[in-house]
Amino acid sequence: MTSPVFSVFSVSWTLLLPLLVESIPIFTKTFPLDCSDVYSNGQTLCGVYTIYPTEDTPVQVYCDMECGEGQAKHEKWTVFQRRMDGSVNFFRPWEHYKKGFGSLNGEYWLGLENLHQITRKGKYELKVDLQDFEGASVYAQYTSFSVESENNGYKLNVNGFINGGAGDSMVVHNGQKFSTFDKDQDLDALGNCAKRYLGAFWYQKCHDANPNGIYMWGHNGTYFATGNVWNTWKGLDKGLKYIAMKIRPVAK
Ligand SMILES: [Ca+2]
Repeated sequence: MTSPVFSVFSVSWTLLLPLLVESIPIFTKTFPLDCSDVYSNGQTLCGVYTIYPTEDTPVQVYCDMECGEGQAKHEKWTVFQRRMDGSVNFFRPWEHYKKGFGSLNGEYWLGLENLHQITRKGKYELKVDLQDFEGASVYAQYTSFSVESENNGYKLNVNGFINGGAGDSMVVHNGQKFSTFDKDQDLDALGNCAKRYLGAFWYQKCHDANPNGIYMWGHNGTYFATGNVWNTWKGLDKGLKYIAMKIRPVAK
């Protein structure tokens, strides 16, 4: 049983705390968890910022927010994967995908542990932006996205598809663990999807999307499904010019 004194104390704090937060304009989150927090702290422009997936791990990330004229406002996306020019090698071992790599203003991967630490703290949505070499742009959006712990193989949960023209190439990856060429957690009992398709992803057996595959500068019929492809838009042998995968909280 809760004592009456404790109840009164709890109620008063419950009422008081939101008022304090609202009434002090300089209140900011010392440790922004993601780009949505960065935005709330008053930094609203696109660019590289520091976030804290845990309070003792500052991590640099590219925030896709207000990028200039004609751009949508209040986007607040935390970019965790981006391909744009083939300048970074994405065929990397487990430790690299766990911790993250690349160039924050260019191509990079934020890291599975960071993704887990961020998405375990709230409900997140996913958006995937895609462009081909002919200038077309589409997207795929998912109302629910999370990555489980390393002990659970950084298993992917992605649901609630919204079609922005790209089609749903993630559905076969829902519920899968992450695999690299040196850590096979895919459902292909006989082979290693990461080795066969030269990427690293939540492979099933094996994929409909290979965003971390080889950057191919467009069509290449020689190397089937090894490129940075999105099957439901351009098929498995056409590498895309631009891919960005990004998340933001649904509600806080
Ligand atoms: Ca396998």
